[in-house]
Amino acid sequence: MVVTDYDDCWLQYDRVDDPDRLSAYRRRCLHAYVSEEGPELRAVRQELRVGLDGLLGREPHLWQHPPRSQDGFLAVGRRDNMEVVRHAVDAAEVDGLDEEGYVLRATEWEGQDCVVVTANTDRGMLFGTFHLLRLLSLGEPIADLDVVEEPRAKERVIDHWDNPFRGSVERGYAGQSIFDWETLPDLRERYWDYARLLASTGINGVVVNNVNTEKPDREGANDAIAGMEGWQLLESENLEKVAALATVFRRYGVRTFLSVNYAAPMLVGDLDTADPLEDDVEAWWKRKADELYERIPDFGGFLVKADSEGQRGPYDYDRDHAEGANVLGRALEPHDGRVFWRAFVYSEHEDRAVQAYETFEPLDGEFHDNVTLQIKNGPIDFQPREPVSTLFGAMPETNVACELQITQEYTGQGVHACSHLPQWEEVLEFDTHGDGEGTEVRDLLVDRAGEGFAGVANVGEDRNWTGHDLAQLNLYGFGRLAWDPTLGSEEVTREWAAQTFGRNPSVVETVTRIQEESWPAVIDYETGGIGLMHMMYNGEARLENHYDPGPEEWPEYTGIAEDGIGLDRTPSGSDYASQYQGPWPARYADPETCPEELLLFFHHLPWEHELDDGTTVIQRLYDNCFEGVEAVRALRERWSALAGTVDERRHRRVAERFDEQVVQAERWRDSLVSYFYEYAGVPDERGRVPLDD
Ligand code: GCW
Repeated sequence: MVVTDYDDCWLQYDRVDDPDRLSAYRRRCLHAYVSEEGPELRAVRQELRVGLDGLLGREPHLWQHPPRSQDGFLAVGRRDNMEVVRHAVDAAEVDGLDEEGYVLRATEWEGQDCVVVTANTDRGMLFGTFHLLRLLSLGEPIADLDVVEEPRAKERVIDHWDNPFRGSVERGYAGQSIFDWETLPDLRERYWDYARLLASTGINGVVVNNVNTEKPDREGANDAIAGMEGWQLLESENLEKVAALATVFRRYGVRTFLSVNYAAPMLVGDLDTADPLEDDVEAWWKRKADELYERIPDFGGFLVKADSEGQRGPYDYDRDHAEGANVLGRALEPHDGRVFWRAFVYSEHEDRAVQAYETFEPLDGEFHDNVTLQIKNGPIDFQPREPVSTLFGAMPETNVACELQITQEYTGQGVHACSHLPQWEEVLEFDTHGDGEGTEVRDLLVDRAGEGFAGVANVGEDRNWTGHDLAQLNLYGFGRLAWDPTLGSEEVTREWAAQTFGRNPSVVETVTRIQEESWPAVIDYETGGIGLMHMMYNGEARLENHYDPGPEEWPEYTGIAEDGIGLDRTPSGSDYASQYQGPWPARYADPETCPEELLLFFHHLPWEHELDDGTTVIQRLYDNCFEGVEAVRALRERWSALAGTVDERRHRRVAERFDEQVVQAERWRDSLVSYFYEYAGVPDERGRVPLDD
């Protein structure tokens, strides 16, 4: 086996089989006239070579001037240096685009059928080229092509929780880190492949190291994440390694960011404080920023986890989070850099859901312009399902980004199939009422510089990048939804399936259905489906698990008792519900109007409490746990029926995982229903619980 033979994921570029399509594509794309400009145009040429060769079955001719006497050609360049582009696209159209936008247009020029890709910037042309190749991969007609597009969200960043030097990945289920800090600045082939995958989805930023940048050695810390030394990347001697990676990402339009330790002035520098209001500290960050930009002129900026799970922060100096973040913002500002400051702060409050809002909402308007508050989608922690964080819609004077977890920490890790796209769609469509009715989460993340998305990566050394082949969708889908959060989960899944497994409509349909139905199944067997969460086993290594069932470890997350289950988050309890806006506080606070799927998140209810259809809480929990397992069995069957239509290697790998997922889902079901029964003492109406020994 060739070690460098990594999976192309959705960039398979399978030969177009429909003869009419193929000849229409060949007519316009076998000759490509690509302008000679910055590094991104090199990537464009490279991608056209690979992509068109695969799709058209012939290597394209690349030209530096307009090819003559051909049927037609593809032109990638700017108006000011390509006549065919001026012919096809008005100046005003391009001028109106942002720096990542582009135009794709079919045109007739001097008797030839052409397609042009143009933009204001080389990055725009790169994103446009990937868009065109996607259309060809999907078999879309291009004779009347006319696309004017720009990303809706400006910040589309992938966050690696990779631990430099050790090579491990926190919550990574696809092998070791792809970044080899020992050998950098030497570049691995794989870095280029990765940058290319990211750019093809529209991602434009990458944080290369874990937000946990040091081993926390204070109380509550744990050994499981010992040895993290990510803070060291800021040391001068390591910057050339970061700079080398940045050259790769730059060619693909992706800016490089670092997670930094709040106490860097002490750890990396030799100050005896990191107090953000001290002049020395301010000067230190400025010097460090200047040094960084001298080496990496397009450096993206910093990501910071502060005062959270043992990482240091401004609280160490009695400063608030805005004071904490702004000193970094001021240092990066002259260079157009950005600070992503995480809102994942908890621990003081008995109900951790309450804390982020209490901490950050009062600081609205206090953050520097180039600071973005990075908020996890829900108030707890990437659970299979959570309500949307109350901070969305509550911070109108602050740039916000939504942090999503692409890696499946709580949703079956590298083994279970779980597409997160339907979950993200649910989050993005939630109406926060922040600016009156119709303020969906996605409306809050678009149009403004500094707003957008951060996704925790699921990538590792595994040959297929993501461990589970079906988990490639979560990476692809993150990029696509960040680019345009109005795209639907199903639409993105379908296009992914066609690019990944070929255009056979029945394969696309089956794979799409499997992906779409995978998340509801996981919710059912891992939570019982009516608002419970966090019942995963943790064990000794507190932060290294979350896979097996372990409900007995977490009564505080489920409120389980003999009289019932759930947590009261209404005014009679922690009152988290009141942090919402518009109709939500009242709707969530009343069990009659609270959506059933979140019922036990907001309410502690008797086991025999009746739901809308007359079923009791305990019976619904049993039913859902059993249905979740049946659903996974059905997914396994559907996958198995694809044998012979999907390549054997991937088919077998996924089939093996489905076998294991069924076993694990049964464990989950058995563990949860027994646990519920132990407290409720109510047997299942259908005779399945108590379980036979
Ligand atoms: O979900 C928790 C994870 C930690 C993670 C933390 C965070 C990087 O279990 O592994 O640490 O969230 O988001 O900071």
